[in-house]
Amino acid sequence: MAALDSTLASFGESLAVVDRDGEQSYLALDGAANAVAAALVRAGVRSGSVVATVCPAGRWWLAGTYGAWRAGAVLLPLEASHPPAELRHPVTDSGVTHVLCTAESVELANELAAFANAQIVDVREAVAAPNFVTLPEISDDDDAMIVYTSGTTGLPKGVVHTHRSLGAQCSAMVEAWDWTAADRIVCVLPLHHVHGLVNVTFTSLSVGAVLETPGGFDAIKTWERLASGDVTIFMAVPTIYSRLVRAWLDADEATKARWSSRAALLRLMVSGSAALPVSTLEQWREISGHVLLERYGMTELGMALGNTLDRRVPGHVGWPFPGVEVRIVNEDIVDVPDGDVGELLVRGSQVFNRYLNRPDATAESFVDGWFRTGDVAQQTPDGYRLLGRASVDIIKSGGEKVSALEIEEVFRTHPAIADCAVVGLPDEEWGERVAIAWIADSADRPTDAEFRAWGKERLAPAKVPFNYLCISELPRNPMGKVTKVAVKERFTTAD
Ligand code: MCA
Ligand code: AMP
Repeated sequence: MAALDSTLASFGESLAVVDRDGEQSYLALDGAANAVAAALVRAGVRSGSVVATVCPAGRWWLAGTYGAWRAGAVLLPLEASHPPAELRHPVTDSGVTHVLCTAESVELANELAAFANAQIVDVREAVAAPNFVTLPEISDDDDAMIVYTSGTTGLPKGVVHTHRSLGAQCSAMVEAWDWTAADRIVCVLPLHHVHGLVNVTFTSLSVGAVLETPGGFDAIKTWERLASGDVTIFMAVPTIYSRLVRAWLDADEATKARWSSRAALLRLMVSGSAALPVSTLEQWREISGHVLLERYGMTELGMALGNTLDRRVPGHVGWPFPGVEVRIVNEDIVDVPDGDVGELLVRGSQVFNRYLNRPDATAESFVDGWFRTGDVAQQTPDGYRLLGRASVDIIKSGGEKVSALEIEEVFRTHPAIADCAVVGLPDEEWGERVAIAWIADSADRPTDAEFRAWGKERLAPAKVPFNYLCISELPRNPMGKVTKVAVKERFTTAD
């Protein structure tokens, strides 16, 4: 059994997960995982097979995940609310052989299985009728998980993590944030990104803590859990904190007082995945008494930089996590003097193994064993600062990384659009909001709502533009390349 998975049974009867079905102990979760592993082996899973999951958050998702690992498989976590058109690429690119589901996601599972000629396995049925078999030996160097992430070119790339890199990510957070079995966390984040997967789910279960999985984010319900007195740690993206601030401002005085006084009892609140506006940090401090601990991470790395339990500097992302080394370099990959701005490079055992089926992209993203993040950073006496992405074509909306180029490719297939350019506009709630300038192919002028409905059938919600601006031509530089800065300006002047 690999590092991440080996401890479940050792926490015995203590509480592991609280989901919509109630409570489940570590021992029960361990047994369920063995039952799913056996079902997968019987269904033909072999070491290295790719097993996708569209199980709902909670015990079934966990039994499926740990079961897949015990069967020797590589997990592909997918977001069941995304349209099948968005999920087709990860399923076919990774060569999924089996799809884990429950009755509530069986229809989607069948649709995904058809893309790759895969089989579906119902986790609940596997747990209800266990039929144990001998399970394979798993090594820490085996592939454990593939998470798809948008880049500057083409379709999203599969980031492959081994059991070792995931284990190193969890251990670094346990050490940095003093995680123990006495902790309890509520997971409001989706389970197809490292933030919800590793920081919240795998790390809490690696120490024997309690994981609450309400199945998504709802501001009022989240406030009630934060005010419950049970929860000790909370982690979210800036957009979620901004939504919680809004819900608090809308509440009556008695509710405000109750939420604030009880939320102050948590021991740690963390923000990450996108820049935390200092205004949100200040509002949250006034409301909850907590100075949010901001950290910086990436799908390829897990957590690289973070403020610490003892020192939190607004507008800064802190210092390297245990086991992580960083450098800041110029365009020639030469270290810049302290305090100068440059690209952030990262090295350490938590770094991913490779981009799936993309040796070219993997080779390009490493230099002498250092991973090139594409993020622009600066070292200061108060910790590192993140100054944005090197590429304008990477947009962060609500903590989701999206590629302008990928969205353009899809919208160019819209019958009313001859050409288009996608940009990110600064936005208080979303960080950046996706906007598209388009050139009409005919007299047809769809409304924004029609464009959004069309986009949502083809793309994940975060990729569907909010703003649509019809223009006569796209601004280009003398080389003929669309100038994104000028496109952004068109939106400002159009207001
Ligand atoms: C939903 N919508 C969005 C987004 N999410 N639009 C832009 N960007 C988004 N991220 C759309 C919906 O389709 C809807 O469209 C409208 O916005 C309002 O939706 P609403 O129901 O209010 O939103 P929601 O479903 O509550 O989602 C908001 C959210 C979610 C909870 C902030 O986006 C979220 O969970 N974000 C976190 C993502 C995350 O975990 N990222 C970590 C990756 P309409 O009105 O037309 O119906 S980064 C990472 O993992 C690294 C390692 C790191 O550093 O952490
Ligand atoms: P993803 O590839 O979806 O994992 O997103 C990783 C990217 O999110 C990083 O490369 C950064 O650009 C951004 N990011 C994560 N945390 C922070 C943060 N605290 N401040 C600014 N940007 C962040």
